Amino acid sequence: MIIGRKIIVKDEVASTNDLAKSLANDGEEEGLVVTAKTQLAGRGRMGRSWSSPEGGLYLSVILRPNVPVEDMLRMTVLACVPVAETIEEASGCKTTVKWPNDVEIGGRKVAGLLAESASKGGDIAYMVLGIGVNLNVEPSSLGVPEATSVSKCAGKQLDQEAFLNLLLYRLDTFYAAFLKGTFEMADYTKRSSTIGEEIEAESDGARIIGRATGVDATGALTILTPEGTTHRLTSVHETTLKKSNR
Ligand code: BT5
Repeated sequence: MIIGRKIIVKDEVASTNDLAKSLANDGEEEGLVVTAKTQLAGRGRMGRSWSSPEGGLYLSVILRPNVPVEDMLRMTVLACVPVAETIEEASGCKTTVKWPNDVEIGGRKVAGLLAESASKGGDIAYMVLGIGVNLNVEPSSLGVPEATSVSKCAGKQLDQEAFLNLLLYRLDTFYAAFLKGTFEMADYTKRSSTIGEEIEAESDGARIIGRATGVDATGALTILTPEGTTHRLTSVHETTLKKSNR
């Protein structure tokens, strides 16, 4: 087991990703996990914030995959699967994944992933995979109307430590399969709430409307426009999706 061989538990931090990144910069080995009960400045993509009240799970993992920088996208996208699996296994609630980095219950966001990396000569020097799960929180306390929580769906509070252990186990299994190239893409596509949908994407300033047809081997979302052009969305950081009203 690589992920979770060392765990740092904090009460309160600005962002577990920031702490993990500074430890990674200081040479910390891969597998280190940082968790916090609450974050004062939890972050999403594009400078957005991640609401982090007590009761939620906030963690960041340092990884040092021996893969080219281009594999980052695929890894970030596919890492939604172990998070979705853990939520389902712990709560019995059905989950879906929304490209690129959301896990949902009943179409509402219950978890988000934020991967940040540093590169060295075309390879990944380190990657910090941040995960926020609304575990035992009242959705109305999040200040995000479209969010939900695992406890709300399960109708009970979940054991946080057992959940974390299961999540680390699932992440570790995923990471090993990813590195070996044995991850089953079907485990992703069967959970996708994006593939097959008419969507509208804002990507790097451009607006693309069409049908999401799949996630390719690089992790990019493929979109077929009504004119018959296929676009590949490759930028996790600059893309927002919504269902098209067309
Ligand atoms: C994400 O960004 O979904 C990535 C979230 C990653 C959070 C983890 S927690 C541990 C680690 N440390 C950090 O500082 N971050 C990571 P994005 O796709 O940009 O979504 C952000 C948007 O989700 C916000 O603009 C809100 O609309 C919504 N949101 C914020 N907090 C939420 C929450 N607790 N639950 C559901 N949705 C939320």
